[in-house]
Amino acid sequence: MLIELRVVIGGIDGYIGWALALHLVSRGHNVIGVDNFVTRRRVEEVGSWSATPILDMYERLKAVEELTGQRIEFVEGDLTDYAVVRGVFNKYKPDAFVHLGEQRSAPYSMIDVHHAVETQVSNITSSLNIVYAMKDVSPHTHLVKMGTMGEYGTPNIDIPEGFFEVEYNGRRDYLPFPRMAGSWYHWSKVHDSGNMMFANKIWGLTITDVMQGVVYGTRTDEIVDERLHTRFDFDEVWGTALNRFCVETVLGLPMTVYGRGGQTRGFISLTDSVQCLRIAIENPPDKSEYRVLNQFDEAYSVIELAKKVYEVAKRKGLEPAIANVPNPRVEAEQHYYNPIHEKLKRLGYKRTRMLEDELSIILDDLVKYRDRLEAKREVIFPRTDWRKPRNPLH
Ligand code: NAD
Ligand code: USQ
Repeated sequence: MLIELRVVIGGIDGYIGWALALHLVSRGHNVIGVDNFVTRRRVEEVGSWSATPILDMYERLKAVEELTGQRIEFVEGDLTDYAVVRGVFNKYKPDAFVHLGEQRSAPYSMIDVHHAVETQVSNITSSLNIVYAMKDVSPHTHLVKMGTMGEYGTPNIDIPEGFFEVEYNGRRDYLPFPRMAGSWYHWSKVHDSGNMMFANKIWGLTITDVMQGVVYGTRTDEIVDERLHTRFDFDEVWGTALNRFCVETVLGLPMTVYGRGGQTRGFISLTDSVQCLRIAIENPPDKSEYRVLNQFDEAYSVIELAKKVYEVAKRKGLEPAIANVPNPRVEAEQHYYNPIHEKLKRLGYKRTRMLEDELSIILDDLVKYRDRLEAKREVIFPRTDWRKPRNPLH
């Protein structure tokens, strides 16, 4: 039988946060969200907007109530402000706090020194505020902290779920797997993971650190009406690979495969991402455990993904094309990639979305918003270059 949990979602206004909120309330959980709408402002800063039109938070909450009869509570506030975070823990004493409220774009963090600093300061601060507030007023809360598969980088050996047995100079130990991130953003998540591990060690907090792959998709089972849409970013700073390829195809632009396209990453649909998070929330680790979950469905190279989009789009009568454009990032373009991802499956996770079906839905959804995409054509081609940060004094 399902036990109703009280769950706070930090970052409820975001791509994953909103979809997760809808999913959790549909399962009978009690959801409270916190957000300061900074992603909306940061996307505007780079001249873009969500492909799917999204309502403001108060209209969103009204729509949920009208369409489903479910209520979500909301607190407008900045997670980098300790008073806000402590206030939320003090008032709600949640069973779980899902921390999705961080700056989540790698290119945004690589724009210039200010964006790098903003990313690391705000991400590390919000996570520290959360563990301090848990220790002070709500030590029973299970923190589900969103990290990223990109923390591990692309080592030439298998990637375990957080820890591995290692033998060195004749001695053995069980240690955190080395992290070799590829942007200031990804490094902020590495620093967070170190801090989460330490907070667990000194205060015995219960923490799940989720190493999630790239998320794709416009829909979940609960997004059944335009008013319930979650955001969907596609510009060069905020859009992620597969989502961008679909937008480019709808606009008749070639898919921008960076460099040779052998970069391989774990991918997961939005529907399965929120399913995994729900499973992690409903199945907390042992009290005072620090648990790491690798969360993705399947690893694909970027070029493989472009070819999948090509096939599905062609069947729909679109005119897809693929271009290998100069890679603005510093990353391996051909490499070994084999991360283990078993723990969520052992907790009951089963993939529900096949890539080709999901691509078909994304393309159909995006065609409806072609005008919104057309209006932002100029922000699609990559400009943010890892090797050439902008001079903030200009
Ligand atoms: P998003 O930017 O759409 O959502 C993040 C939300 O958090 C936004 O609504 C934003 O306004 C809010 N937020 C950010 N900083 C805040 C602060 N200081 N105080 C209050 N609210 C704040 O991003 P997303 O794609 O939904 O990602 C959510 C999390 O998942 C992030 O931590 C991201 O790093 C991680 N992640 C995302 C992906 C992906 O492909 N989208 C993959 C792996 C991990
Ligand atoms: N890429 C292209 N063409 C594009 C966009 C990206 O070839 O138009 C390539 C990139 O060079 C990279 C790969 O696709 O090799 C993934 O890039 P991405 O922009 O889709 O994803 P990334 O920058 O890694 O960040 C996204 C989310 C981030 C999350 C991460 C999961 O924005 O929040 O943490 O995916 S992971 O990649 O597993 O670390």
